[in-house]
Amino acid sequence: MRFERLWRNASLATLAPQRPGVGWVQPGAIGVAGGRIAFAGAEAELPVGADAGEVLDLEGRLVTPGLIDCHTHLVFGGERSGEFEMRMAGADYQSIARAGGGILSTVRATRAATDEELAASAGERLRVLMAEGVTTVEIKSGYGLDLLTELRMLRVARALGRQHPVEVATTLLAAHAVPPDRDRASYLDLVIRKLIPQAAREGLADAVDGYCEGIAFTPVEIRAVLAAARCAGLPVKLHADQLSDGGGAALAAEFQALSADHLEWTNIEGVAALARSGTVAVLLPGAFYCLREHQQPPVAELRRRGVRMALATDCNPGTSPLLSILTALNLAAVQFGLTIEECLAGVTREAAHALGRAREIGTLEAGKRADLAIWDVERPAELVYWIGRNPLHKRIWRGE
Ligand code: DI6
Ligand code: FE
Repeated sequence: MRFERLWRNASLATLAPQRPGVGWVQPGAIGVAGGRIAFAGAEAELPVGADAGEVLDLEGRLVTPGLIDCHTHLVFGGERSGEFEMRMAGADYQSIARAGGGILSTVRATRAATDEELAASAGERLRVLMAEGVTTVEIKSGYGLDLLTELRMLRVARALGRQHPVEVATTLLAAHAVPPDRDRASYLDLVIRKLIPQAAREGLADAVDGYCEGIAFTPVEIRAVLAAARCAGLPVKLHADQLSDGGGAALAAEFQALSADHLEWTNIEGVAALARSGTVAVLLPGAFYCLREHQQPPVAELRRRGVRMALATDCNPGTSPLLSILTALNLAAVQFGLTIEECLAGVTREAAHALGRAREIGTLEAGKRADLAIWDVERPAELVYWIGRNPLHKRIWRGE
């Protein structure tokens, strides 16, 4: 066996499903060839006579799969610190939104921004995420709310993936809010008849998402959007039950969604539906924290039913201006009671499932893309425990 590069003397958290816990292997080795993992396992099991172009001694450092941020809104114009100030002074998120602030203020700023400006600000945010070991990031549209700007956001997101050593998954979130300049019915018509088919035809979106919420779209409206996505051959995701129980989880499950995200208000029937459809529950502790929510997602029930749980930053200018996936791990442990293993799996293996890419990424197993994060820590728990420390030693994308 010939490796282009071989890392030895590593502590591996492989997250491989056939290994228990975090898939711990120590001392471990990883060999890569052609941008893929050719070997990931115990040093003692390295094939006899294997040789490598380059051998690196990791001196016991922890290696995890490259981290996957499976829910972000990285592309947007402007920022919303003014709204944050208002909320800290007592205003609530939903009344700001109803008064034309919130998402709509970002829509105005996004429409006014050039492609170059959008790419520059999102690129800066992307590089911050990458500096903490992120090798795959999902990016949603949803701040254009017209044909031109929604497609523009997706193109900018795609271009970011070409310009950086990172994998970008794009999601069309045109059903994010009713635009200021159209009525609900005509906007939904545009989304269903034009936007979704065109985004699919041009290969701009890997999935379709919707905001099923009192301040956004009703389950009936979202059902039509998800049906249009299905017609266009695109998988779906859903912002579900964040601020109220709107039956979002069950709706996502009905469409075999890749993921249902937020889920603070999801009831036990909703969890059962997710379990039946194999939909991943994506928990977003940054939004929970910033909105000072009290309603906890039904973690115990998700666990009991064996629903996969992923975690993400939900980086967006309103409810989660969070650019640290490691902080999201800490928030999920402290606020939601996730275990260290669940936290790590949530930004690797389970996040890969939430993007429909589990065959390619998310674990350290032979055959998968060689996306790795090498850390200056001894124990996986340290990745969750610190707040504001970035112990990344090296980020490897496609073996480099
Ligand atoms: N994700 C979203 O899309 C909304 N909330 C969330 O957690 C709205 C984000 C925003 O206010 O811009
Ligand atoms: Fe979101």
